Amino acid sequence: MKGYEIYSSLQVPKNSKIIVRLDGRSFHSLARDLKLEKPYDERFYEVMAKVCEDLFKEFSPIFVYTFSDEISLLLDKIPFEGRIEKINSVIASFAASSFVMHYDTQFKKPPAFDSRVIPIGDDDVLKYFKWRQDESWRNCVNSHGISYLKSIHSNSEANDEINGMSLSDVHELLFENGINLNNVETYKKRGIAVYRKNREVVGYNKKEKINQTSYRSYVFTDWEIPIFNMEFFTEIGVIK
Ligand SMILES: Nc1nc2c(ncn2[C@@H]2O[C@H](COP(=O)(O)OP(=O)(O)OP(=O)(O)O)[C@@H](O)[C@H]2O)c(=O)[nH]1
Ligand SMILES: [Mg+2]
Repeated sequence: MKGYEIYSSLQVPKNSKIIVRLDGRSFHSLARDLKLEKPYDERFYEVMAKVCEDLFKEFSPIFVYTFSDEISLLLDKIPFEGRIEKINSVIASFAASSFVMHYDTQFKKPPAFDSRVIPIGDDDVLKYFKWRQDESWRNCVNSHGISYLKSIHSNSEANDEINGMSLSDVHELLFENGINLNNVETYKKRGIAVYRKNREVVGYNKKEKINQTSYRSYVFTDWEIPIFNMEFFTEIGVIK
């Protein structure tokens, strides 16, 4: 019977980096069930950040990025001998359990995440995360836009109107009506990242009788990330 498990040998190319991207399944309905605030629900974002921290501690990625209901993990040490079925199923189910553990609420349905594996070369890491961060910005503009339009029109009129508008049209409309996205919190525009940072530790060396400085790394959740650029990724050691 083992012979029927024909996909189990599918593996990530050796010595490569991968991105695992998770996305909440039908989180549109989950948002409705949990009565999440629109356009942004702070508690939901706090839980997603906690899920990222759990993923970071469990699977040792070098960088995790989240916005809305998606999470990207950049891994340089590939778990489960690179077996794609294992990577996708374990990481997605771990994320869903973590989500439920941190969300102190009664769910109508068990939340789930889908997962995909993307092999990536060093040259494309910045491009990938810029792509997702652009999507975060689009999401920020459009979700503020739709919330504003629904406050003055019926739901279907609001949906029709926003569908015919470009991103800059929506931005302009919001600005003209006193909603300046420059004043919106950074995480809503740019997302949240989790990565390792170094902390300076001063310890007393008894033998030498001197104070000595060393560095310890710790997991840092960054709610104030910049617009992604090469300097940021090299500074935090994600791109050499
Ligand atoms: N109200 C509210 N909803 C949110 C928030 N963040 C994410 N969402 C919801 O999550 C959805 C994420 O979009 P998608 O992943 O495209 O939609 P989905 O319903 O999850 O569908 P699939 O991913 O295809 O299963 C958004 O459409 C919102 O409905 C939030 O802060 N507040
Ligand atoms: Mg989704």
